[in-house]
Amino acid sequence: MGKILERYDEARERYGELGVDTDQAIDTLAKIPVSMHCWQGDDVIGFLFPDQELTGGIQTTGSYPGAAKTPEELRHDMELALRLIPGTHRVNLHSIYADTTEKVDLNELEPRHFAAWVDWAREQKVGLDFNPTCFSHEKAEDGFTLSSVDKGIREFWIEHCIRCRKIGEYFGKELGSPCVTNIWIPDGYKDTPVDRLAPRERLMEALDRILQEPIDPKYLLDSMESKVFGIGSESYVTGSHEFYLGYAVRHNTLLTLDTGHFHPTEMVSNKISAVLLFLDQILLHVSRPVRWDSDHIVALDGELIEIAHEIVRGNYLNRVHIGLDYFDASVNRIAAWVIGMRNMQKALLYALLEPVADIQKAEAEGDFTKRLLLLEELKSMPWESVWEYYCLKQGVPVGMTWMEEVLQYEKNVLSGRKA
Ligand code: RNT
Ligand code: ZN
Repeated sequence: MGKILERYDEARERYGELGVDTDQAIDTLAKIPVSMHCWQGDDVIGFLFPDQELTGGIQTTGSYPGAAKTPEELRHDMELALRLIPGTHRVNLHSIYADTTEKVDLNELEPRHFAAWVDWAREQKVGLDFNPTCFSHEKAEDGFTLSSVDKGIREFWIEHCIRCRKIGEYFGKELGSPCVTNIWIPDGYKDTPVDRLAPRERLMEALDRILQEPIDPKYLLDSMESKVFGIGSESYVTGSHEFYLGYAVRHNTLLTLDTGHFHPTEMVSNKISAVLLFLDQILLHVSRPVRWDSDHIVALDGELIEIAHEIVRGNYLNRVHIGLDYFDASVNRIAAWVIGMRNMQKALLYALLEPVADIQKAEAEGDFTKRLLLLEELKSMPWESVWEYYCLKQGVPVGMTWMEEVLQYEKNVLSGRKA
C-alpha cells in the first residue's frame, strides 16, 4: 500500500507539471457509470426460454464451464464482478432475464416480472438499463420482427417493445435514475433485396407505435441501435445507421452506437461529435469486433482510448451513456466482466489525465508538432500509478490480484454448476 501511495504522489507531481490534476481526474472517474451487460454471464440465453438457441445473427462461441442458469446465480456472479470493479455502475438487462415462475411470453411481460431485479439493484446500489429481446424466439424465426411483412408478427414485437418501455419506466421510477431502453432488431436479408424501402417503412411505423406514449425522461430514455450486417443479414439490414440516425433526430430519441456495427474502417470515436451536434444524448455499446461483429471482450486498445478521449474532450460525460456489449463463452465469464469494465474505466482515466486545453490550443494554432509531441509524451506518463491509487481508494483489489477471488469462486461455486 505504501508503494502505491508513493507512486501516486510521484504521478500526481508529474501530471501536475503538465497542468493535469490527478485528484480531480479520479473524482470524475468515480462518477462515470458504466452499464454492465448481464448477458455476458450466461451467453445471452436468459431465463424465459432456456432451451431456445441464440438467434438474430449474433453468436457466442466457447464452452467454458459455469454459465449462470438462474437469476440467483447470475446475480451472485454479477455481485462478485461488481465488488472487483472500482466505481458505481449500472446493470443492463434484457427482457429474457425476467425473474418469474410464471410462463409468460414476451408480449405479456410486466414490471412485476422484474421486481426481484429491482430489489437486487437497490441493494447493490446500481441503476438498471433495459432491452427488448427481438431475437431467440419462434416469432423471430424468419429473421424479421418489427419490419416483418406479416402483420401478426409485427404486432407481437410492437407489443413486446411497448411493454419493455413500461418496464424501463418502472426501473427508472423505482431506482431514481433514467433507464436507457435500447431497441435492437436483427431484421434483414441474406441476399440483395429488390425493395429496400418497404421494410424500413414498416419499421418506422412500428417505432411510431412503440413510442406513441410519452414517458418522462426522468425515468426512461429511448434508444435505438443500428447495424451494418449480421449473420444471415449480410446484404441488407432494415435498421441501418442512416435509418436510426434520421429517426432519432426527428423524434429526439437516443441513438446507440455499437463499436462492432460498422464497416471495419469506420470508427465510433469519429461519429460521436457528429451525432451529438444533432442529438441530445447517445448510448454506446462498447464491444470489440475482430474481423466482424464478433463481440469480443473489450480490450484496452487504441479505439477504446480514442472513444474515451472523444467523450472527455468533447465534454460529453453527461450526454453519452456508456454500456458494454460482448459475450465470450470461452473464458471465465466473471473475469470477462471485470476485465472489460476495468478496461473501459482505464481508458476513461487515461483520457481524463490529458491537458486537453493545451493540446487543443496547439491544434487551433496549427502547431501540429506540439500536438503530436504532447500526445506521444502522454503515452509514457505514469497513468497506471493513478489507476492503482484509484482502485485502492475505491476499496477494490489493485492490479490483477482480483483474479484470485474469481478463481476461488470458480472452484467453490462455478465448477459445481451443470454444463
Ligand atoms: C446485436 C446488438 C445487440 C446485442 C444485445 C444482446 O448485434 O449489438 O445490442 O448484442 O442486445
Ligand atoms: Zn449492441
